[in-house]
Amino acid sequence: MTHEYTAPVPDVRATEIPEPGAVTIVVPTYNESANIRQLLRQITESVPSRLPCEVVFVDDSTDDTPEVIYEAAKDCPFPVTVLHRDEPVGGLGGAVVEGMKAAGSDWVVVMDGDCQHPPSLVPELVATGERANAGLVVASRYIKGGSRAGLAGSYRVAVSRAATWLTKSLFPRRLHGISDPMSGFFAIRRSDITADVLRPLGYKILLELAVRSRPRAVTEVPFVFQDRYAGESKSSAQEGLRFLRHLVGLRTASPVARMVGFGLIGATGFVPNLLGLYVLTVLGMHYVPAEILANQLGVAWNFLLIEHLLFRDRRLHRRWWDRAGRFALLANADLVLRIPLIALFVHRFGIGVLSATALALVTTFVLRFVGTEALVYLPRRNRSRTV
Ligand SMILES: Nc1nc2c(ncn2[C@@H]2O[C@H](COP(=O)(O)OP(=O)(O)OP(=O)(O)O)[C@@H](O)[C@H]2O)c(=O)[nH]1
Ligand SMILES: [Mg+2]
Repeated sequence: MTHEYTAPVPDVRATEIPEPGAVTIVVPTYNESANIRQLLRQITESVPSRLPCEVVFVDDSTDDTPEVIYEAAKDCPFPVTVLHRDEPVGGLGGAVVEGMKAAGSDWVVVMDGDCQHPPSLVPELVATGERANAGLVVASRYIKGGSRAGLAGSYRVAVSRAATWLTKSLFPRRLHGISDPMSGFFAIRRSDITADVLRPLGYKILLELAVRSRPRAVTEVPFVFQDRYAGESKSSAQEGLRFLRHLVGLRTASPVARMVGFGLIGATGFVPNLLGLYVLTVLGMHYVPAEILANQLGVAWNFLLIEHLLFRDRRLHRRWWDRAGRFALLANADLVLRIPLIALFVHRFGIGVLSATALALVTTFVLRFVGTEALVYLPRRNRSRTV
């Protein structure tokens, strides 16, 4: 459930962009009470005189942040809305999507609530978008004039750099022209937001937007990432893991990419399989039962990875033991099927043994992938638009 509050609206005059309510500033907040007054003061000083604005806070706080916002909003010359969520669906990303849906202006600017993103840049982001006729303007720490001064410690800098490099390498085309896909500070035209295809996971909403609903033209403006004004960071190792899952989800959104992911995960299954075989035979087991048992280790390994990386959001249709059973059945059927298939290729179609084996491997692999999709993780009907 969300509660909504809108502060009284004094008259605001525009200078750069004529129509009223030209920008909605969406600020996700989680326990940021110590930063709210400063943030609203900075917005008041730098934005409304140049650009009419409204501010929408999407709040998942467990402290008194909403009350602090209501109080501070009384001094603001623009409308301030708080959407407080009792259930923080989708975390930070979900909050931003909710804020974008509630926005009423032509431009939506997303920024953090801890003053790390300078509000003085908001008019420039919008003006740049208008000038370049762009759909998305990213405030970047990684172009000339920008810096990540406020990123606490060399560890955070290294992690951020590695994450940016990995992300750019995985989506070279989609992220072309975006030097800072991990930025949480950007302006997007409301007409370019396709909120219904977004399935954000954790922090990286810009990445989600750029990959799933890439706006027409993208441009960037440099900015200096400031120090947090007050309060605590919410980033954590768990957030890092969520980011990796988000990357895998985005990269495997198409069936072909998912099949490649399925194959790569399958290949890693050799490790537990061979290790198991080694241990069992060293313990004195005959190699045939050892093969069968060790193979089940590989199957279990693959099942775990596939569940958590590839089909994470498609697990609701069956209980876990049902999915595990079906998956194991398909994996073992693959083994049983391969030999007769090779025999068929060799004797019936006169194919050489090596080619027949390769063909059988590919055939059973494709069958197993299709079978896993259809029989274990039958897609929900409303997903068809995004895959
Ligand atoms: N609504 C909502 N906001 C969140 C949530 N998690 C974080 N935020 C907000 O998202 C913004 C960014 O979070 P931060 O903790 O500052 O993350 P960060 O900037 O990567 O970390 P620091 O550099 O240490 O500040 C802040 O305004 C947070 O209050 C959440 O689950 N829900
Ligand atoms: Mg921050």
